[in-house]
Amino acid sequence: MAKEHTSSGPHTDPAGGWGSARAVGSILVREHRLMHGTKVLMHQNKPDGFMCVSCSWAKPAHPHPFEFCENGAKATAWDITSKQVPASFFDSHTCTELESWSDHELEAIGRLTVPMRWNAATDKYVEIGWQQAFEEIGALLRGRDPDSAVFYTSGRASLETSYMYALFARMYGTNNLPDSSNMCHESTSVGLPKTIGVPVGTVTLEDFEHTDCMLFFGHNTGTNAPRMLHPLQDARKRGVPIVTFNPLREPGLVGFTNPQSPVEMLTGKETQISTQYLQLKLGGDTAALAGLCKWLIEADDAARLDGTEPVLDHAFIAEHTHGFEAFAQAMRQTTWTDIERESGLSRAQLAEAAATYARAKAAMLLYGMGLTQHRNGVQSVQMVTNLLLLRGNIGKPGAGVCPIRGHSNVQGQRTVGITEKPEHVPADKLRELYDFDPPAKKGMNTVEACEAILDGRVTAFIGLGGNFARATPDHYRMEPAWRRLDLTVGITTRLNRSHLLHGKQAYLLPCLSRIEVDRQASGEQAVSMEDSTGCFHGSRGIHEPARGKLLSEPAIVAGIAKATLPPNPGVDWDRWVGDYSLVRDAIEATYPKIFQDFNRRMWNPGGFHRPLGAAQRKWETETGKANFVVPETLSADPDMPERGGDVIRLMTTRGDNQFNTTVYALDDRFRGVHGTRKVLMMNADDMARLGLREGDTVVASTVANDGFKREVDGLAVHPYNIPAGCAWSYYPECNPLIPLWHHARESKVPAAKSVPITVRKEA
Ligand SMILES: Nc1nc2c(c(=O)[nH]1)N[C@H]1C(S)=C(S)[C@@H](COP(=O)(O)OP(=O)(O)OC[C@H]3O[C@@H](n4cnc5c(=O)[nH]c(N)nc54)[C@H](O)[C@@H]3O)O[C@H]1N2
Ligand SMILES: Nc1nc2c(c(=O)[nH]1)N[C@H]1C(S)=C(S)[C@@H](COP(=O)(O)OP(=O)(O)OC[C@H]3O[C@@H](n4cnc5c(=O)[nH]c(N)nc54)[C@H](O)[C@@H]3O)O[C@H]1N2
Ligand SMILES: [Mo]
Repeated sequence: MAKEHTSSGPHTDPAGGWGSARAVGSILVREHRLMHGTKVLMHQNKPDGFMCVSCSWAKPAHPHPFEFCENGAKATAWDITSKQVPASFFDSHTCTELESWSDHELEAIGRLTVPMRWNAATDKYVEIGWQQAFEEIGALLRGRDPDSAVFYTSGRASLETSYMYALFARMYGTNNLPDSSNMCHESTSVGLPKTIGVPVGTVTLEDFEHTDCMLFFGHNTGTNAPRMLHPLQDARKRGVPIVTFNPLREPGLVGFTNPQSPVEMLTGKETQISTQYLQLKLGGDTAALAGLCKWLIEADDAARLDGTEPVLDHAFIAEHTHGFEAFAQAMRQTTWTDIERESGLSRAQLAEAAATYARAKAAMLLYGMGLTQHRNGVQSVQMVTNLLLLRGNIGKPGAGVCPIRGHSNVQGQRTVGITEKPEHVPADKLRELYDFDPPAKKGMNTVEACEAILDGRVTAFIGLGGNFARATPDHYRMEPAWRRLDLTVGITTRLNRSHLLHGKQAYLLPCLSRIEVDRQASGEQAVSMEDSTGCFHGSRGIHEPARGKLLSEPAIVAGIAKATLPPNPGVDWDRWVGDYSLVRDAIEATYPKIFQDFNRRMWNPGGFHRPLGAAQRKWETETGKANFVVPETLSADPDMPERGGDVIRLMTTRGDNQFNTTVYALDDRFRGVHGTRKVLMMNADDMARLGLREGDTVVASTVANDGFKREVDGLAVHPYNIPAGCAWSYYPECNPLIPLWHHARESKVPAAKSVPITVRKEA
């Protein structure tokens, strides 16, 4: 392995540009797919092609000739790689040995190609027939308390697979259907229904053409939704101001050179993205948003006295909202001293941002994990809608709330039944269609599933994609508990750490990627997904499948379901697998308002939108109006023990060369980190105060009075442009530091962006 080194000098290149073009080429070469891969990429995010497996950004009706980004190309190359793993690979590797491999090394062996079962005597995965695997898994599930099993879904699985999987779990008898959104935008799904009556964002791609102001909170767009830089660049060319709130100066939000524009590439001309960049403290968002609201409300008070034009949209507030007076009063009483202390921003900075927002006729607020993965994540999401409501910025062109979702179908899975909350399931419809009583008991979300694995209530875990054991908090505490499970099943494309932390009986079931051609009884199949803007699209695989014995995800789900459940004349699993359009008919029958004429409309260029009351100013809330919510506190983490001045707040975040726990390479080009991910980036003053020098190796320890020791060692410390008292490092390497109970209070999203740690030099 190359000598590990890191440099963290300031980044000078814009996002995109030649660096991006070079990176696309090099990953195709590494996966041995240069010529063919280039052809495949031409079909990415095209109306008749496949939906990118990377982020969930919207797919336009009129795509660019190359409708993919650097990171989408990496994700494609990772799936269509020529590196394919024969069963014999495992002859020479025990699970115990593989545990010492890095996340990157495990996945880099390539695509899994045969179903396997773990052999306890040899500690190796060994090939098994599909039918035998299904029957054994079915036998292990049958006769067990359904609530002792967990059916996890990572956000990549299609609407068709997700619908079948959720139906299977409910027919089996449980709502234990946690998914990756429990670690991600659940703060949105919990926060928005109370304020605006919908669980998802209201902004569509067209809104970007009509907006005249954008406020960005806690999203690293250049890395995590790079195609979104195109509408941002277009908006900037129209003179639209973009105000960014982020503790780090993320290059993608500073400037962008479009790698698909020859002129920009040749001239090196970059577009400035953010017109004001506010480096707030980690978790300072509620306070910053309170500052903006306070400024607007007080400017409006002053305007009333002076008889000048109002700053707030009083007609909208009167007709459409509830709770304004109490909210306005709370903001008037909140002091600038508190706002400045908690946000780390000055009153003048916030006033400038508020004035920009106040000048806009139509403004949108966009946000990512920097907002949701906090103890007060739900509250910050609701502060976003408070700010929008003050000026009627919901339900008109160019305005609205835009939570930028993670996985490519994470939003859609919730729409078709992947949820632990029975109140979100159309039980009557399921009863009518399939003649069974769906379970009424609330199931477990991600954190609750981890708690139940720890205390032995859960004994079987099925993972439809994902890397649950690595993506969740408290890694080291959880590790021994995984081994006590009776059964673990991984439906997967590649090997990852969750497959090594397995139960007493363990199965690995390799599936097709959706980039691959999926041939079933009625011919080649298509699948569908919902993007970040609530739009549904068809997706057709175009690449010849990896060699071996892979099955499609619907076929695997059906295989396990058939082996587990008694026959039900209402569900013909085999017919569904033979023709996915029948699954879409079933989805339409279950959710007729959303999926009307599904099989046809999924091929509309640009997809079709789900109906959203809030976008029409119809408020499906308890009050029948959009609700203002008074924040309980401005503090990022009111319950966390502080320990004098030496406690640092740590965010764990993604780098440029990863998709969640999938690490493509060890470089984070944009942030100037090379050859390693074991770094801790700190404010220079904090380093000086703690007696640390650049390059020192340190141990980070979590500050929590719960009797558990949580440490990650071997981190090289570097000075970085980040507010005092804050630090950052990589996810998933630092997941062992996050206590399981350290999650957003109402949504239980692990608070991965504010872990209180102390740092000491390694002896
Ligand atoms: N290439 C690629 N694309 C991806 C992914 C990937 O791993 N790789 N992952 C996908 C998934 S599942 C998701 S959820 C999304 C994640 O996309 P993001 O939401 O961008 O998630 P992170 O990479 O964790 O970055 C969080 C951003 O918030 C900032 N931040 C951290 N704490 C705070 C805070 O307290 N306040 C504010 N205002 N900002 C803060 C960080 O500096 C960083 O810029 O991306 C999706 N797309
Ligand atoms: N500390 C910290 N922890 C975090 C986060 C953070 O920011 N900080 N972010 C959280 C977020 S936002 C999320 S979404 C979760 C992510 O949690 P997960 O969704 O569970 O994890 P991923 O890393 O996306 O899963 C990658 C694995 O999915 C499998 N896979 C890939 N493609 C396919 C496919 O087509 N089909 C199937 N069946 N399997 C496939 C591969 O085996 C791959 O190893 O992590 C969360 N954890
Ligand atoms: Mo996510």
